[in-house]
Order: sequence, then structure tokens, then C-alpha cells
Amino acid sequence: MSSDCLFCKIAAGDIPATVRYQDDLVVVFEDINPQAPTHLLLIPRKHIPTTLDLTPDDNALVGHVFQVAAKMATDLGFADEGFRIVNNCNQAGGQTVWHVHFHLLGQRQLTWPPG
Ligand code: DGP
Repeated sequence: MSSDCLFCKIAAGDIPATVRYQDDLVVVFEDINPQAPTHLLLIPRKHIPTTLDLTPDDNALVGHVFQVAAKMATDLGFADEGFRIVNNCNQAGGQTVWHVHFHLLGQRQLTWPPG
């Protein structure tokens, strides 16, 4: 845990969030500024600042994040209609919180390219 990291504090329960799923590796909670009817953030409990900081040791962790995202989309009933998983990396990529996270967006028609 990084003591000055917002998402570490959410994962630890020190800052409130609407948590929809958690296990030993990941926490899933509702984005405070939703961009779709379902907009969840999936974070590893481990503090990793950006995608650039992932190592081969994190391969199973990232795979787990995607499996959890797919299960949540299925359980919430929008997997078949479609959804998007997004990771923003660094400033030009739109990253604003430096704890790696994956957006799960669903339940509306998403457009391409993103802004
Ligand atoms: P990104 O721009 O990819 O770094 O996404 C960060 C997201 O985090 C953004 O969509 C808004 C969300 N967010 C920021 N602060 C909070 C917070 O305190 N609580 C929750 N639930 N979400 C937050």
C-alpha cells in the first residue's frame, strides 16, 4: 500500500466507495464520475502506479482482473450486448489516478474512436 494513494485507501476501506466485488487480489467499485450506466473500476490491491510498471510477476494478476471484469459483465447481464475495458496510461492517455486501474463500461452503445 502507498500511504498517499487514493485507490490504496479505497482498497483498504479507509475512503468510502461503492464496492461491488472484492477478493484477495482485486477490488471493484463504482466510478465517482460514471460515463455509462455501468462504470466500474477494477484495481489490484497491490500498488502499481501505471501499466508501464507491470512486470511478468503481475501477469496472473492482470489476467484475473480481466476474468473478474468478464464475470461482472455476465452477472450484471450486459456481456452479450457488449462492453468495454479501458486502461488509461499517463497524462496523454487520460490517467488521473496513479494506481493502475481498468474501467469496465457497459449498458450503453459505446462509440469509436474514444476522445
Ligand atoms: P483515469 O482517468 O483513467 O485515471 O480514471 C480515474 C477514475 O477514477 C475517474 O474516472 C474518476 C475516478 N475517481 C477519482 N476519484 C475517485 C474517488 O474518490 N472515488 C471513486 N469511486 N472514483 C474516483
